[in-house]
Amino acid sequence: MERIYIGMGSNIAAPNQQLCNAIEALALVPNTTVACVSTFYQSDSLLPGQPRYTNAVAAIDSNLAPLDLLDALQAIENNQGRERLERWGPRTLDLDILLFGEHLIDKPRLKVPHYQMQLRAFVIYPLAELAPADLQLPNGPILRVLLTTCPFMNLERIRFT
Ligand code: PH2
Ligand code: MG
Ligand code: MG
Repeated sequence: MERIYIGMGSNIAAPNQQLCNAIEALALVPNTTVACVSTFYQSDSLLPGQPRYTNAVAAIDSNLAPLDLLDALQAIENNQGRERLERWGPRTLDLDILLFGEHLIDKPRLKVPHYQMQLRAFVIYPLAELAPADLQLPNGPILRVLLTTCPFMNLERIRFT
């Protein structure tokens, strides 16, 4: 059983609802339980000219192998209308494996920790709600330090229920 952190994002087709639906879908993945979910945050897209994103992080516990979990996450993205037209296009749902226990994974389909997560406030802030502050990424950085070094990105914490 591994503790895995999943980054969730959406910037089209009712982003808050997309994330809620994704949490329900994560709870149905075999051999997997959802331990907790961060609050939701809004921020501008890293790519200018796109709608704002809603992001959150989920902590899950799973017995699945990394690539099996990736398959399950991509199936959820597809079920929620994800179209893979361009690499950084707007998306109904993006589910990224941020951390997988303490594993470093470097496969063509899957790199963990997730690419540039330490620079992304929309990942680091919600992750810090769920993970211990002394959590160390397997590639070196400590979460507590990242909270002070990552650009803030005008993140807005949102409440919508
Ligand atoms: N994801 C991207 C590109 N830009 N910007 C924000 N604010 N949030 C995201 O999740 C995001 C992004 C590609 O995955
Ligand atoms: Mg992403
Ligand atoms: Mg992705």
